[in-house]
Amino acid sequence: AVATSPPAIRVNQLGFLPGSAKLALVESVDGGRFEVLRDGDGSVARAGRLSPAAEWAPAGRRASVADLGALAAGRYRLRVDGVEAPEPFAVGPDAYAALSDAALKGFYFNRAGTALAPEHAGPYARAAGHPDTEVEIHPSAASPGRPAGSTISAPGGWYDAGDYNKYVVNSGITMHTLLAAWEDFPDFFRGRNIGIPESGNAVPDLLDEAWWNLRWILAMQDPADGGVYHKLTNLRFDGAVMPDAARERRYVVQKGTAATLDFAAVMAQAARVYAGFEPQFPGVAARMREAAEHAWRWAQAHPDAVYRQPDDVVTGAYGDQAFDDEFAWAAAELFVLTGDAGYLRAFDRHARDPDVPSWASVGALGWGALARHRERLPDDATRARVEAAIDALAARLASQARDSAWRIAMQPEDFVWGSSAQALNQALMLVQGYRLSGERTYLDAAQSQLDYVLGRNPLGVSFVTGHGARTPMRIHHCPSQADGIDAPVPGLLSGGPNPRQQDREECAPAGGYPSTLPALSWIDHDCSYASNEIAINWNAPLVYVAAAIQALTPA
Ligand code: 9MR
Repeated sequence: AVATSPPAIRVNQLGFLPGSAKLALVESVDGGRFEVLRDGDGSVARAGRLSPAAEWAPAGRRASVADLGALAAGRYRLRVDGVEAPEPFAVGPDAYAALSDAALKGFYFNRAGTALAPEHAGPYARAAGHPDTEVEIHPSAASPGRPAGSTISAPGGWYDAGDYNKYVVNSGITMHTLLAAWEDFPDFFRGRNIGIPESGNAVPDLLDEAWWNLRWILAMQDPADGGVYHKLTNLRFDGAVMPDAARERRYVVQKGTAATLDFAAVMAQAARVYAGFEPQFPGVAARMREAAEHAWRWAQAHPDAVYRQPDDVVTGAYGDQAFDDEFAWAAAELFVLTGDAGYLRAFDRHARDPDVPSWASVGALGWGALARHRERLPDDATRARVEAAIDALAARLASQARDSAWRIAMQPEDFVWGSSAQALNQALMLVQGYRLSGERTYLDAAQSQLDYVLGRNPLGVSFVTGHGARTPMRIHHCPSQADGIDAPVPGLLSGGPNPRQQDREECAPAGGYPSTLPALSWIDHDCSYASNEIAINWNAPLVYVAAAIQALTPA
């Protein structure tokens, strides 16, 4: 082994479950031997050979794999070529439970319109901001019953991201992912206590937290026609101030097809979920079902109402031009809820083969809903078709991972704005495939994606604030920037490397990005909204995947 610089050893900084596939990655070596030492007495628990180094295009560098094999619970340290990894890693039965809790708690920290109390938020306690009880109808949203300048009340919900606005489209995939986590892993979530005001009531914390945003989303529908406003927003972004110091006027802006169909899909799914908690949420499931069907009818009448950002509005656009995927998703959720075959026909008209989901591409969520509730499907042929579609995607992702030097499915083009979530949404689809087929390579590939997010990457950073040995300290997140506390709000996922670097100018004074390569285009600075912001649609798959791997990995 010819080392040009000391081997850089990258490992999941939260460690592993005893039954996890356990890989470490090493740069600056080519093959050679590795040893896993017991932390403490330094005795050798395992030894093995690194794989020959292979090129990985996203980082433009070569890397070798150490397959750590079976390890009993304990703490270990990896040694390669006489060089020890900077920190130990743990193997234990609860490796990812606290991570899933923290990622869910991240939503609580982003609650709008409420104070966070010290007993729930600790040092991150803060005053309420953005009451949103008098929100102006923007001219783009005017209707006969709600003329421009009149006001509605749409309080609560979560701030979208580092900014303080609330966007229906991005809440769509977010709510789906959280509710799917409940549907897929109820035993995991039933017992969790994440320390929110509702903890200890008869409802799982996951569903209490989800309700905080669902209640807001319900208020974004115009009851007169069923259409849904695209977003609730300032005209311009607030600065990096605490919520109570942000006083700009708030508006709801233009109804659109994407927002309305995302609303329909989420409300149909939520109606199903909250029907199981009728005593705690009386009448809510029925109200959600009606709201979902009303939204669906609006979308039938307005099938291409593209969101066009008004000239006076400069906040997040979440603009989308193509709605077949939203139609397919909403149709699937409404079919599962109602059993009405017309919705299944609509799904068939609009659906394309599933792909890794994102806020703008939600077709896979519809396939997932049908797979999850395949007993509702009319016949075995339909069931087989749904299973095969998801399996094909999982198989493709698993083979991409197998063929990559870093053993992950991420291709250069996957390093988008929010690449950490792209990695986790790949994992989410691998988990869906595993749930259907029991194919262990899918679960191992999902583990590998989580490993990437938690530090097994060329930057050697765990992208979740407060969780890992080296984590983001200067995320783009108004409260974290303004609260006077060094450590950012914990449990939040940094967007991750994004080679388009749309914030290059803003980040020049901070020294700029270290590299233009896809997997290295990240800067731990609050200048970087394009690589180091947080967002609800990124935290949601973290909740899901952490819980999934914790719940599914055989002991
Ligand atoms: O996640 C969004 C990404 O896909 C887009 O490319 C980007 C630019 O439009 O916007 C991202 O979403 C941001 C939103 O517009 C405003 N709130 C913060 C979001 C995360 O950066």
